[in-house]
Amino acid sequence: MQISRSIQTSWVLAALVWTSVLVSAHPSQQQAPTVRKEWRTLSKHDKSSYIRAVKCLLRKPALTPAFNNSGVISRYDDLVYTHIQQTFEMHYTGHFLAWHRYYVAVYERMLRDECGYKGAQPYWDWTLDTPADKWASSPVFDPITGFGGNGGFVEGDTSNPFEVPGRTGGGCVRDGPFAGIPDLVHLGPMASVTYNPQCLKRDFSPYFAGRYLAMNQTQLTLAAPDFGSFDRIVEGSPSFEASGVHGGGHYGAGQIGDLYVSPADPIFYLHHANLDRVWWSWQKLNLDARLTDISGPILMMDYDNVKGGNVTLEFPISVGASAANVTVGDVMNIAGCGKNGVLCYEYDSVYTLQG
Ligand SMILES: [Cu+2]
Repeated sequence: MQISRSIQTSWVLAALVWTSVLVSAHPSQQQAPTVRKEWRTLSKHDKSSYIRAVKCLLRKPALTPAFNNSGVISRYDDLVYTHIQQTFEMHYTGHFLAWHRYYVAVYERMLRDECGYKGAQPYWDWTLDTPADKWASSPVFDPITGFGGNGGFVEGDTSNPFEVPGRTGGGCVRDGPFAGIPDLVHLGPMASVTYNPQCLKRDFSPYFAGRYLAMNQTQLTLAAPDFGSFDRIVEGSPSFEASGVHGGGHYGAGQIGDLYVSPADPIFYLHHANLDRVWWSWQKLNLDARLTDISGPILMMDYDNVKGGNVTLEFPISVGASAANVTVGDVMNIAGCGKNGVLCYEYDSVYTLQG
């Protein structure tokens, strides 16, 4: 497994003491919740404003303190770096969804406060881009009004167990706003944080997307009776044969299939906004109870609590230099708006449980 093969790296990562520079207050200082919408429903103007703001973060200098051969060049990299640093601390854990909820909210605030973006973080409802034969023509991948499409095909190795089934790309993206930039990505692959200029790569697997992102999988996820089982269905297991909606988006699209450096592709944030929307949809099915329902291991894959306990509402979340630390309890309510937590946004629509 990719996970166990890299588990030694995790202890190195865990040993790195992450000193967080608290630069600003919580991402919630608006009066009324902002409303997140699906990418394809944004006007042409709003789409280009969003992409312009992403490019602005790619140009702004990083806040993370410099280190030898640092690949943390831009404000955008600050968050990629944080994700790499904490990869083995917040995937396959009880705080996976809470951590990524806060992470996306901090990104959204950076776009707004530091790059003049006026809208909310858009989400990507990938159920609309299934079955598999619709995947590559998703409006999210549009070369003019989206993030560009697949990378060129690079021969793989089908005997490699880490090769994503049904992959069709693997090279640099060939069109769209992030194509033709040889040093768009500065970090990775995997846990490397030294300066390594690369193009943005994608490796679509329409098969994988169709298998794990269709509405039947979302319905299966929403039907979970409690948070612990809900989270495990979302995350799936680290096997291509037992993925969930989380892996479906990552491996369906490619570059974001690298567990560590996946936020290097700006579509990561649209994918995770929709995962957050799946969680919020599930919470709304029984909001009173589910605003406080949290469980799952503190330590990666420790579902039987052999090495540690379960996450609680007091569990801390850090996203490094980009924002103040919060707790899981602070982010349980997306529309807390300072009264019930630090977040202040809504979704224009949620998934409902059918039949
Ligand atoms: Cu992640």
